[in-house]
Amino acid sequence: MKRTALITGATSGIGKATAYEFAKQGINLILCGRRAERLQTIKKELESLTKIYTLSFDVRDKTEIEKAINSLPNEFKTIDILINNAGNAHGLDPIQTGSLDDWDAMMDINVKGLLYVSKAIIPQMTERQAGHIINIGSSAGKEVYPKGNVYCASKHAVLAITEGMRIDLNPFGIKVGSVNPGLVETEFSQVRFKGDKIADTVYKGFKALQAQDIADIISFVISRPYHVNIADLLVFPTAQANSTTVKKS
Ligand code: NDP
Ligand code: 8X3
Repeated sequence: MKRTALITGATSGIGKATAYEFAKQGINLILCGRRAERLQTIKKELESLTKIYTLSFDVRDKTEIEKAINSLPNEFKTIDILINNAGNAHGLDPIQTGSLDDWDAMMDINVKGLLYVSKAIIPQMTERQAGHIINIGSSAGKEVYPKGNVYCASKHAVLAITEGMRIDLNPFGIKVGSVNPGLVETEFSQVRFKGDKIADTVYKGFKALQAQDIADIISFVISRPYHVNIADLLVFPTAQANSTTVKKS
């Protein structure tokens, strides 16, 4: 029986690489993100491998999410796997000078957006007593680094929510886990630094994780037998020991 996965943040980085990996396995895909034209391009590239449906919404907008999920055609209505991946850091500033808009963006997207999407999908999973939810957290959810304050808080929240979901959804046989990467070379730093060229230096001097590395791990997580739930996975590039220790050449 073919499974269907919904991936948020599928237009770039980890979410996009995961879409390609899942497509290779013939998993039906609901790909989400705000940039509709990117979703269309990815759809065209993958539709020879599997069935693809795209939903363009901002995870901050709970009404839009509800509408989008309700609009799914019958063949995509049953969601077996939810990858809560959409998110970003906005800014890297000490708490005393941080921007309220950046803080709102991170809490609204990384935390509340994840909750809104989950809320729209969990009822069908509890009804069927089946499903697998993977939340993309971060090493920043396990430690706090200088100027990371609110981004780290948002990812600590993702971990707490993941644990809460796992407890509450346990009676329904639903798997819940998190994948928590360290430095991954995606558009993440371009977003964090708002196009400033400092973004180009973040992954210089060492081999960062690539989006494909995380997609491979997510693929492994969803391929385990039913009785195996990978609950919490932390992955660094070899050059990185923790958020502040990176061996550079
Ligand atoms: P990218 O910037 O490459 O991708 C982010 C994705 O999130 C995009 O597809 C973007 O789509 C989507 N997104 C962002 N804001 C919204 C929004 N408001 N509504 C809907 N979708 C949104 O970064 P990554 O692939 O690196 O990030 C993916 C996840 O991995 C994030 O949760 C991030 O925190 C986490 N992570 C990243 C690490 C890294 O070093 N790169 C390390 C640890 C965790 P669009 O703009 O089209 O809406
Ligand atoms: C992304 C990794 O170290 O920039 O979550 O916070 S880091």
